[in-house]
Amino acid sequence: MEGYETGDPRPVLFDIEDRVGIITINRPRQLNALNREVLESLRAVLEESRSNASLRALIITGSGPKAFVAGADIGEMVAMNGGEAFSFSEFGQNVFDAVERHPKPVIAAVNGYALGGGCELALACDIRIAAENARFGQPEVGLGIIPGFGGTQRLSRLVGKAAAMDMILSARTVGAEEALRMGLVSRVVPEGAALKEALAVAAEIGRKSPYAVSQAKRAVREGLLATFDDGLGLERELFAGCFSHPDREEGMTAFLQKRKAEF
Ligand code: CO8
Repeated sequence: MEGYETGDPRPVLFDIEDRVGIITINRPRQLNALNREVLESLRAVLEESRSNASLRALIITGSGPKAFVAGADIGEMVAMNGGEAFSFSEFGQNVFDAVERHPKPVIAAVNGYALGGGCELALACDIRIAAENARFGQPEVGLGIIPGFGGTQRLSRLVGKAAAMDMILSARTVGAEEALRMGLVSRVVPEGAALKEALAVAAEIGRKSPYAVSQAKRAVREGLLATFDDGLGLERELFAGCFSHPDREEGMTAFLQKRKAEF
């Protein structure tokens, strides 16, 4: 499936397979570079999928064999003035926030280059799976700009200040194995297998309580933005909230009855 160019003219494709929404950034000839049209379409797909109760998880991937997303579209940015750059950055940040705050888990299946805005898109996802040919980087300083879609904030929170500074200030790219060592991705699979692995992870998540999964995502995400004590407070609240949801009764009863829970 991966590496397949559809010839479809839409900049973002949305397919549903076994209760998993697959979002494909689809500008393979430009290595899926993010222009305003792509970001608008991505925002629309994220919005549409929020209220689709049958979906258990989302996957974001790139079309073609070479790239997840090779960054924001440099051709579109070249003529921008400061005001336009501010609003483009704000717009992209909002779209990536919608990825991070999405009630369903979002998995990045990274096939090839994830550079600049592409790395930032992957960073906004909950789980990152890299193919062996994946390359991550924030090359912005080489273009005379800085990461503008959340990279300075998310990369440092994810891999720590030292590793983030190393990547952002030098603009060097890291391969899949190094990304795994630094905690930038959680799995590396053979070239061409990232989407398949993401589908397997999504299927695993899909067998669990959707309510509990969404609350666990919320607890981790919001807890990281809070103090440790406030994070524990949030955890207690969301933990207790599960006891008012039918999934908790089904999950525990199924365990005691030695059968698989049906959520
Ligand atoms: N923008 C526009 N076009 C791109 C981009 C991009 N980011 N990346 C690749 N392309 C295009 C190329 O121009 C080329 O088009 P054409 O065939 O018409 O010449 C086509 O895709 C194929 O690319 P290459 O021929 O360069 O392919 P290579 O295999 O030789 O190289 C690379 C692949 C190494 C990925 C190379 O394309 C590259 O370096 N791309 C740019 C990577 C980059 O610098 N990305 C960061 C962009 S800046 C950014 O993302 C900032 C985000 C925050 C924005 C805030 C808003 C203000």
